[in-house]
Parts: sequence; C-alpha cells; structure tokens
Amino acid sequence: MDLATLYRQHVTKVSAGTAAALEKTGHDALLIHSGRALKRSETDDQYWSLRPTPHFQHWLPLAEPHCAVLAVPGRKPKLLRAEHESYWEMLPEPESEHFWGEFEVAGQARRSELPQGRIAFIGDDARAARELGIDDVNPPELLRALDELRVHKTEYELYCLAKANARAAKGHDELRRLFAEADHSELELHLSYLGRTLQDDTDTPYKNIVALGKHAATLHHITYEKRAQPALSMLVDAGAAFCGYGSDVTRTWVKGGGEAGSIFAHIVSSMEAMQQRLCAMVRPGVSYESLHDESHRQVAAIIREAGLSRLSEEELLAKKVTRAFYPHGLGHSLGLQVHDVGCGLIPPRADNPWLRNTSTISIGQVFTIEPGFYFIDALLQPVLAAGDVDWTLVEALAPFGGVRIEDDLHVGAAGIRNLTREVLPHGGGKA
Ligand SMILES: [Mn+2]
Repeated sequence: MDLATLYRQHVTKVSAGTAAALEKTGHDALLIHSGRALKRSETDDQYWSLRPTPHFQHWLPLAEPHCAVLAVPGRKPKLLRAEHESYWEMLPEPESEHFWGEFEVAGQARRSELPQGRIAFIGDDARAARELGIDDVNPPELLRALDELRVHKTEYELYCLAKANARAAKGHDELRRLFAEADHSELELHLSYLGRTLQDDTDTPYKNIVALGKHAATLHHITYEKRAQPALSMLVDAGAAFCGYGSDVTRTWVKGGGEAGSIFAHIVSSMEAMQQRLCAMVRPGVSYESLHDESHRQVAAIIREAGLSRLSEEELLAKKVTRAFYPHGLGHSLGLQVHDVGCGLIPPRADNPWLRNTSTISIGQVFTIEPGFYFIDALLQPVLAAGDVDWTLVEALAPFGGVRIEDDLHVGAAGIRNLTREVLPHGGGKA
C-alpha cells in the first residue's frame, strides 16, 4: 500500500479514537495546538526550531508553530494554519505532501470561529489557549485516552518507523567505516552522522550520543570531544526521524587493544548474542519487566565469563553487582517521542527504578531492546570496595567505556519485526 492510503487509514483510526475519547470525557470538540517557537534567550530574538506537540504530530507531520488541528466528531478534521509573515526565516518544509487532502485547511484559529459546546485544548502553549478563550487545557483524563491511542501503532506509523530506521542505518554504517579506518573526533563523527542521514542537529529525534573509549561510560554522552582520539571503542546511540516518528539505535564497535581489547571485544559479542536472545523472547502476553529481569541474569553470566567476578550468578544478582554494570532499563516504548507514552503506566518494581516499559507486550506495540554493560566509576566503587569484582580487570577495561546494543521492535499479528536489523544487520563487535 502507498503512503497516502496508509495515511488515510491512520487518520480514520485517529479520528474514531479521538471521537470516542471526547465522548468519554464529555467534550464536543478538541483543538490540538502545534506549539510556539521558544526563544533561545529572552535577551535576543533567536528561536529554537519547533518540536511540535506529539499529539499534533499524531495527526500530521507538520512542524509549523501556531497551527492547530480542530477535531469535531463526525466532521472532516480542520487544519488551522497560521499565516507566515516573517521575512527573516522560512518555515520547515514537510518531508512529504501526503497529508493535505485529509484536512479542511483554513487560516489561524480564531475565537469567533470555534464551534459551540465544550472544547478541550491540548498543547504546550497555554497562552494560545487563553487567547482562544479555552480554559480546559490538557485535561488529564482526555490526555490519557489520547496517549492510549499511540501505544498500538497503525500501519502508517509502522511505515514511518521503518523509514526512520533505514535513515539511521546509513549513519551507523558510515560511522562504523570511519571508526575502522582512522582516528576521528567525536564531533567529526557526529557531523558525519548528520550529513549521511540528511539531518540537521535539531531534526534528530534525540541528541546523538557519540562516545569514544571511556566516554561510553557516560550513558548520555553529548559533549563531543573536538580533537581526534586514538580510541579503541566507539558507542553510537543515534536515531533518525521520518514524518515525526523516530528511530532509536545503538551500536558498539571495537578495534585493537591487546589483551584487554580481546576481553572487551568478547564482552561486546556476548552482549550482542544476549540482545538477540532477548529479542527472540519478545511475544504478546509476556511482561516486559520479566525480559528486563532476564537481561540481568544474562549480564551476571557475562560478568562471570569475562572473569570480572568469582561470585555465582545468584550472588551477583542478590548483591546488585549486575546493577552496577547495567544501571538502566532494558528499553522503552517508541513512536512520536523517543520515550513514547503508554507503556510505563505501572511503576516498575523498586529494584528496577529506571525501567520505562512495564507493560504486558501486545500486538501493535513498538519498543526498544537495549541492554548495556559499562565501566562507570561511581557505580563500581562500592562493589570494588566490597571485593566483589576484580579490580585489576576493571581498571584494564575502563578505557573502553561500555557497550550498548539497541534495536527497535514491532509486535505484529504475524510475528515480531526487528525494524533495525532488517536495515542494519550487525549490533556490534570488531569494526
Ligand atoms: Mn533507547
């Protein structure tokens, strides 16, 4: 099916879901605002490029400020589009033109033209709501119902997420090649990724994490070293956007490094094998948290196999040693937001504080599987002090930073689709 047909079906589903949500919350209409361009500083007149309200982007891939979708059950949705008068800047062009036909397009939202009855406003810009005389701003019950619509992706959304993965794959392939052939700075690698994926820094779904060597131990390393580094490892956590939907992909590569390098390379390939085993365990009805718990058991096995500890797997879990090496969750829901809504409604168990997906896996979900293994000084100090890990080996491996391998998975009726591996077959290892 072509994009326009998929999109038509998507809008039909979003319209029906929105109508049901409005009925439930007792609203007659909904105005979803795209947002206001925020000033970079109050003392000057430069603006950040707009990150539209995700609820707005659920309807259409337009990144213009001061636009709104007016949804009235039973009527064709209306796109209220602000007149662009500035000659200083141009509006960003949408990636594709497939969406216009599904809307009645009109000028900027005006108070006098809003329908009668109870109207809800969804968006970040409360000032716009006040200007329109709408006082029902982001009602929580309606927000919850709209978030619920985003958990199970339509075929159109899946198409966009697959495109976002294909775009990211080009950047990851390029960085692997650059890393293998010569020493580069993190900044150069970051800029090469942007160039290869045709994205400006503000277009990416999240700030690229490009970490050479020990920097990989900083989970969100985004302050790039500007000088070329003779690094032995590279962790790249970088995605791409397509029509508002984002991919989230991490790869870890190693080169050289003598004996410690071989041990680290072995840890990377063990993590790659483990990540693939976890992906193979994904199926409807399984609790995501049980996969997270399984990933800790497998990390315990890797700690032992690498010779980092003589404790048993049970002891490594009980004494929270695996949590010192792997301090984040196995993954999260993915869609219009990198950490998408709807899969973390139940709080995780107290010992899994950073787990963002606590759902029971169901058909239509898209989420990441991203186990990690790091040498983070602050977290390892207590387990080192307790004598639970081999201090000399930790010291030898610390310059490699860490490993993370991350794919985006779709749970389909016909099976699990790994959106990342179909375009980027290798998770990491020797560059
Ligand atoms: Mn992620």
